[in-house]
Parts: sequence; C-alpha cells; structure tokens
Amino acid sequence: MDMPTLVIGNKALSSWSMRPWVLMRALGAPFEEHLIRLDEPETRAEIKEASPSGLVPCLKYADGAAVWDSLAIMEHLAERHDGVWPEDQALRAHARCASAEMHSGFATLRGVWPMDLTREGAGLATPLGVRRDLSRIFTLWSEALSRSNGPFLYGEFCAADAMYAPVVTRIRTYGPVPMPEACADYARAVWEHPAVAAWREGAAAEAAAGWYDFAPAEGQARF
Ligand SMILES: N[C@@H](CCC(=O)N[C@@H](CS)C(=O)NCC(=O)O)C(=O)O
Repeated sequence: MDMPTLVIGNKALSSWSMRPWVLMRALGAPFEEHLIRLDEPETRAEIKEASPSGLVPCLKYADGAAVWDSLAIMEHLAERHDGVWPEDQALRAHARCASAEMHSGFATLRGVWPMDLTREGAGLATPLGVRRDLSRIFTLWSEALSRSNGPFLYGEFCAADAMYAPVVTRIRTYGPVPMPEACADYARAVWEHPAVAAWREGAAAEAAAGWYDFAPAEGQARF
C-alpha cells in the first residue's frame, strides 16, 4: 500500500478528523492531507465523493482503497505501525475500552460542547449532563494514569490519547473545569504534544484566513 491521504474537515471544528490526524503525526506515519471545508454549499457533494460514509475522516489509497471512521482508521494503522496501542496486554485492553467508550459515548459532552478551536476560556456554565460525562472521563483518565504513571494515559502517546485530545480542547474552550491534579497534568501534556500543537496551528491559520468571521453584512442592524 502506498502513501495514504487522510481526508479531514476543518481543524478548528472537526473533532473526529483531529483524532487520526494527531495519531498519525505522533507516530511519524507519512500521509497527505485533503481538507474539505465543512458547512459550505459544496461540502456534502465533496465529502460524498471522498468518503464512502459521507463523513470525515477517511484514509484513502491511490488504488481506491478507503478506510473510514476514526476508530477503524486507528485499528488499520495498528496493522502498519508500532505504538498505536500499548504493548502491555492489560493496558492495551484498557486503552481499547477507553477509546471505544469515547467513540460511542459522551453524547451530551459532544453535543453541548462542540469542538471549537476558535476560542479559549469561554468559561460557560457546565450543564449537568456535561458534568456527568466529564466525571466519568476523569475517573477513566485517573485509572489509566495510575496504572501507567503517565505522562499519557498508557505511558507513551497512543490512540487513546488521540481519542481524548478533542476533550482536552473542549475543556480549554469552554472551561476551566475542576479536575484531579493528575488529570490536569495529563490535559496539559496532551495540549502541548507536538502533534496536537501542529493541529492547533492549522486551526489558528483557518481563523486567521477569516473562515470564522461572521460579521453582519453591510447595512444590517445589530441588536
Ligand atoms: N463515527 C465517525 C463520525 C464522523 C463524523 O461525524 N464526522 C463529521 C465531522 S466531525 C462529518 O463528517 N460531518 C459531515 C458534515 O459536516 O457535512 C468517526 O468516528 O469517524
């Protein structure tokens, strides 16, 4: 298989795209990037053309082979690269559970706090359902960190950290929120990880290019 292309959405907004992108960067796995701008008139047609599910992310090969859905992409990467999952079998099982739980769960957190790398420290109210999701996430992080001693959930940065990276950015956007000290240290380590920093730089470039300027058109009143 040749060098793949990772089809993604906006870096400021697309949390599912962020996950395999930062994992591939962290692994040093070579790939091209194809970014489809979300919420534009042509977005639907472009994503349908690029991804069998009509969703991003999707990893594509020159022969037409496609691997879609963030978690499936990670499992596919695990067949080609070391370091996607922890080496230790018990930690690997825990990492897979944590990643599956993120992939299928925390719907309130994801719905009420959508990823938005255009702002930080909004300090918004944290509704009950979000607090419940965060509480479960902090329990899960604490358990993993106490088993591994950090700095990442299972020691080295792996797929599970990539899965939770958009939770770290959401806390940065909408928080601050209280959390155990070990979780705060972990969140800082994820935020500052070079692959996550590179993704954030991409998001900042989108904002600098005016992608998120929604100023009223000339002549419209403000209220
Ligand atoms: N379960 C999928 C979810 C993918 C997903 O919902 N992607 C969103 C962007 S984050 C999408 O493609 N939305 C299409 C659109 O906005 O038109 C995965 O894990 O990859």
